[in-house]
Amino acid sequence: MNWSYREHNKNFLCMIMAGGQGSRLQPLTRDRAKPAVHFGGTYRIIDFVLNNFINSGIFKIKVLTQFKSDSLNKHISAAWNLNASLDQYVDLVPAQMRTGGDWYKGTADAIFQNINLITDERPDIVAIFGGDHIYKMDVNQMIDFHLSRAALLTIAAIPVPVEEAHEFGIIEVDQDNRMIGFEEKPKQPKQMPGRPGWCLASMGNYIFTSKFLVRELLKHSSEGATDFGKDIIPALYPNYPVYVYDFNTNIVRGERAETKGYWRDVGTLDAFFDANLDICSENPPFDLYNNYWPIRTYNWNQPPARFFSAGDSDHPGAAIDSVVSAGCVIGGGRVIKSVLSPAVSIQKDALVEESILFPDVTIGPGAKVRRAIIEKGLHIPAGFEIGYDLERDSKMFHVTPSGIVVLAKDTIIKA
Ligand code: ADQ
Ligand code: ADP
Repeated sequence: MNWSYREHNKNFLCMIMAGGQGSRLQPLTRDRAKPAVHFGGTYRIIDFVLNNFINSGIFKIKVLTQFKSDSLNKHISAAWNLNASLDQYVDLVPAQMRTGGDWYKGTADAIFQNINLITDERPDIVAIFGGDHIYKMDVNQMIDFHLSRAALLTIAAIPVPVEEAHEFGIIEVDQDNRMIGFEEKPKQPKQMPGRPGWCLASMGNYIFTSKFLVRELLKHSSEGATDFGKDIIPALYPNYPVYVYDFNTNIVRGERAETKGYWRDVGTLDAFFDANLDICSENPPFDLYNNYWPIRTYNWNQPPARFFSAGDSDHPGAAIDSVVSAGCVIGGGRVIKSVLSPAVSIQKDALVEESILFPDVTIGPGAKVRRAIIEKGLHIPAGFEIGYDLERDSKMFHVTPSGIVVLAKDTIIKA
């Protein structure tokens, strides 16, 4: 593996914010933090940002957890054991209440409460990134930009449609990409000059010059600041060189041109569903198969996926335009445009279309599932239909405004 090329020679510490509640992803976040939600068959959402750092040759990573962290802890411990004797680590940092009796009150407070991690490590640069987005980024290119502008803070940004802009921090920049305006989740977002219908959104990824971060966090936290978006960024950009890194200029080695600029905030069930299906297309806009940018995760240690005809060679088990993980058994059923996590079983004459199945799901003989997300370990009984009668489904399951049926953990369907 060749790590991405680094022009600078700086020490880093990377802090990943993985403690958000992810309430809009309910019921998938009922028992686990959003970064721990299963994605793309074998992965968890947090794997993508971790791979961004590892593939950029940055190995000192702290993952700050808070809400419902057990599943995330298990995943990080099982999948992300780096080499501690080479000073390479992915460390879990739970809320420790070092600064008082409170849990993290927000993203900036989470860093403030762990400021000793920074002062102990004494890095030149601290990267603070969100733990819940699907994208690839060569972080070195953002750091090079930060250093080239002599910035004290650099924020990664991407254009988003104006209809979605109220969910993000919206940025204004000058000719040199210096920040000249910022509003967190504005009701009336400012559009990009020369690009009507689009706003420049913060991706929630920050590169700080370390000493500046420590000094400003101490100062603003003592004045009650708790969030980067709400409190810290608005206080910093008018007074200090805060720059904005254009994510669309980031080039990941070995990527097809069509995948450039892919970034998804899978904050809602619909966005989560769409991003999963993105990996099923013939030329996926998000490519898991670039050998120059391996996406590592937990090794499930399952046998290969298996397809067979269940005694009816006219209706063999098949999957089309789909992602099928290890341990899946497709015995005479059909799978179309779907994502199957490890150890899913599709039984005779079952039909699964445009659906995301979490690990260990069983679809019984003749059952039909359309436009659904099915939680880990659920069993859909023989002949049962999901996604065909949304009025009925909405009485039993969660149905999103766009008609995706979501089956929560422990749902029991009586045949
Ligand atoms: P949001 O994602 O709405 O906006 P927030 O809920 O603060 O902001 O979450 C940011 C990240 O921090 C997430 O990865 C979340 O899991 C994590 N997080 C939240 N609270 C935490 C806590 N108490 N402890 C640890 N981790 C926590 C932010 C920015 C916007 C930007 C969007 C991009 O504020 O300006 O546009 O991210 O998605
Ligand atoms: P996953 O690995 O799919 O994220 P887990 O099965 O590890 O999910 O569950 C996530 C968390 O929820 C774990 O802490 C687990 O102990 C807890 N959990 C799972 N099922 C239940 C349940 N029925 N009631 C309460 N907690 C549960």
